[in-house]
Amino acid sequence: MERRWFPAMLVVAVMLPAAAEGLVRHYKFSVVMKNITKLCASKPIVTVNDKFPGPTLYAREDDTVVVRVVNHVSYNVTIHWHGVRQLRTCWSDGPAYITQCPIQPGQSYIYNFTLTGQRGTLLWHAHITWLRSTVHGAIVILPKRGVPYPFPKPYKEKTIILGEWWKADTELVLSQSVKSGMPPNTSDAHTINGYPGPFPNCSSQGYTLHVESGKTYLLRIINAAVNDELFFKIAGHNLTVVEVDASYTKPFSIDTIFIGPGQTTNALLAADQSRRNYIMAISPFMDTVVPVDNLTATGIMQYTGTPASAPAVKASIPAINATSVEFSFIDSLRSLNSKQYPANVPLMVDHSLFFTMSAGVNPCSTCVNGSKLVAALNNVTFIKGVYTDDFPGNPPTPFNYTGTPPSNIQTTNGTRVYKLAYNSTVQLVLQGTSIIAPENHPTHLHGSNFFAIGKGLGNFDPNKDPKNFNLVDPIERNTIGVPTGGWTAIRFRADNPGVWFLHCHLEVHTTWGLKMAFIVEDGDGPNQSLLPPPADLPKC
Ligand SMILES: [Cu+2]
Repeated sequence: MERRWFPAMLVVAVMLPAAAEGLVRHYKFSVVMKNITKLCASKPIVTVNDKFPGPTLYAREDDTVVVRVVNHVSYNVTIHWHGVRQLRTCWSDGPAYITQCPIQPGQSYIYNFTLTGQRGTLLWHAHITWLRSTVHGAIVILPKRGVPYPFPKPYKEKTIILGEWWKADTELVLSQSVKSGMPPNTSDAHTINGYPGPFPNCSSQGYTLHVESGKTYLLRIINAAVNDELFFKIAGHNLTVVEVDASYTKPFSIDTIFIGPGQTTNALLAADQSRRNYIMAISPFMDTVVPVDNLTATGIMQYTGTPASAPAVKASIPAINATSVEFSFIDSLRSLNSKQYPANVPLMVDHSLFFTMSAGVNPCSTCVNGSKLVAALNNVTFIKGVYTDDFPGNPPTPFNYTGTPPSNIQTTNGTRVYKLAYNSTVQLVLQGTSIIAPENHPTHLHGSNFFAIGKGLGNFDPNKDPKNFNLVDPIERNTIGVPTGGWTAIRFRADNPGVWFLHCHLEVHTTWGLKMAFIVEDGDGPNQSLLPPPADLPKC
């Protein structure tokens, strides 16, 4: 699709953002190295503005956000605004080599996008190699001025960013893994707002959430971990979930939140227990045989008037393989689906797609075993190249996906995308497989939210399972876990022209090629085409 941009069209493009009713908010992100000590060891890390986690980006619905990113480090950098729809502005989306070439050392790029029809918590993170391990932060989108939350106004709001920490340089962890063809080392700790809490052989500080008795707090919880899905809980307190991935939910009360990398959860916390200290804990979820960092990170919820040194009420940590705890959270999620915030689930489907998600092993003459681990959607391992628009809508060879794995587990390499006409509707069944090991894949779609209309264990049954789809109030989000040895069905409307990445948000699987892209074509209407690329779009 070749297109030329004439000066007149550029004028139109410049005029458009001004038509939005919100404010323009300017931010500067300086990407710089910083020495950090954690787990009683120091290392230089890549940060934004010297901060870990990075700065919080605040805006309101309909505001335009302009972020000038200046790269002062020796790595190529991009920033992704995870969950921001980027209507007509895929140039500001950020995944390296999908919508932009990286910002090279010494260079800069201005991300410019409008937060149309979105409010809630999202995150930003680097979207190249494994830099997002330390380059991430919160995006807080408040409702339009004068528009209340659809839940009681909290006394205060607190952002809680969950992360994963390696003592080693994560770029080295990545490059050693790619070179050897073996799995990367698991992390050494999990972190809450950057703090791992008490750690074996290191009396490390934990995060403290100060609360006043009788008040209610809104926690904006973000999983910015690289490879780990997490449970979050606070001893002695239930949480009332009101939003996920910047979409309001029907409120529900639960004692443990399940949150995958790239996901966000807003929950109300009522400080209604006796004035003491309570443990806040994050622990990994892994219900298969894959090795994982199994350390719990803890912080403290401290009531005003309680000494910091007072013993804390302990939290009961879910078992690492507690699938039932995962499901009781996921199965409680429903869209608010109110008059003001309707769930516009596509009821007709133009493209019915079925993607298998699998690991695999491909030959590699320079690797340790002469082979390397890879991953694929419909047996296509996504690699860098010139794209073709022939990504298969179904597995090339159907098999018993969750049964005994096939003996040939080699994948094909490709840079294949799937083309969608403007405003077409998509149903996508993501099917886990048992190849090497069945595994949970938190899968992220750029450029659109989707509705999670169904999930199940085993193989998706196209005759039986659609009868149980929820087309009334399914949860709307941008990242969804595909259960271990099971499937998830999503629907979305392709109303955002551009190139949109779909990938597993476990960085290890993205590295291995568990990714593809949709190309949504321009529509015919006046606001239905991709805006021209900005003049400072980085070159490769
Ligand atoms: Cu995955």
